[in-house]
Amino acid sequence: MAKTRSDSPEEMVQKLLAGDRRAAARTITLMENQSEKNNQVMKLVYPHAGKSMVIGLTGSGGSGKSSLINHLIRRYRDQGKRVGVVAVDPSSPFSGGALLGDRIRFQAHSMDDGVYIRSMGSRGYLGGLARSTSDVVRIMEAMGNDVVIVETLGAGQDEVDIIHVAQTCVLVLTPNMGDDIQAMKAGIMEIADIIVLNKADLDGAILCLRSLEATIQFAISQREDGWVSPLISTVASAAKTEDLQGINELMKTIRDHQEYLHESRAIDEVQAKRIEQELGLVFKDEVQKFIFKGLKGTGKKRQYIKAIFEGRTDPYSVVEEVLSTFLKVGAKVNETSGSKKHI
Ligand SMILES: Nc1nc2c(ncn2[C@@H]2O[C@H](COP(=O)(O)OP(=O)(O)O)[C@@H](O)[C@H]2O)c(=O)[nH]1
Ligand SMILES: [Mg+2]
Repeated sequence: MAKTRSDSPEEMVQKLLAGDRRAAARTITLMENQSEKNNQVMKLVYPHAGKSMVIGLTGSGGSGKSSLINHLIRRYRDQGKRVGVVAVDPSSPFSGGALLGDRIRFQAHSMDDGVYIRSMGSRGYLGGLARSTSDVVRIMEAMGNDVVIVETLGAGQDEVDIIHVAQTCVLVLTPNMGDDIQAMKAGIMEIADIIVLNKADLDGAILCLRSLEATIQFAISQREDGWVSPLISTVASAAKTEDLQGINELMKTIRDHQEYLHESRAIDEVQAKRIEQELGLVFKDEVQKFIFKGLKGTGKKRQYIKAIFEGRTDPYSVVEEVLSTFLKVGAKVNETSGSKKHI
């Protein structure tokens, strides 16, 4: 069988902008495979991104994020909106990692052209998961999705970084998990625009709501923007549809927060923060790539490792030394060649 010619970055992005889902899938895979073409593709994607509403849902595994997202997708589809979902969780039913029953609930969306779901799995990404997720969200924006929903586990720094791509951050907690304390530690409480107590059907939900109210008061007082994060209780999964709770309220609260962002112009700052983070992630990644490329074939990397191993130096001193050398050389290169896109 003849091997088909692989598309150029221009061709791929053109197809993706026209809504070609296979082109989108290929583009994202390219990124996951740490291809050299990645930056070229992202440069072409970027001018078309940034027009979507980006919502983040974060919380522990099993708190009900995917179940809530499932309802949100349906509601937004009913409004005729195109929806993209990025699930940064290998156990997500979106990635087929969950129980069969859960997987079936999500399958309806896979037949719908207006829904594009991508899970980020657990493989190692060059530049880290935060950068890859940020790039995938940009791709989903460029595809013309009105809403992009990001699901992440609310655990470590990587997740806090990821949630910064969202304009509206929803923290999902459950009764009897001690989540409130964990969330406070991770600093997620302060950045949560909406706090959801899911599984409100479980015992202890009312008690948990009370104790959460106090915690939220404190978190709100730490915020500078004046938004008072509402607390909503929900039931995202129940045997009977009429036992579901709080989904409409969650939809309305997301809309309220979006309206607040746009009316107060706080949206500009949210977008600027996202760009600042994006810039940081790309810098970190590219500087490392640049340095390692420069060291390649010189045998220096091995020497450094050996020296650190033998206790003659440490990673901090090595990085300092290498950076100062490279930045001097890099500055000279820039003086002569200049950049293609002037600011
Ligand atoms: N009792 C109860 N179970 C729920 C609720 N929401 C989700 N679940 C169940 O909790 C489990 C984990 O839900 P999932 O949405 O996959 O959580 P995620 O890991 O945060 O995405 C699933 O078995 C759901 O059916 C709820 O409101 N009440
Ligand atoms: Mg999930």
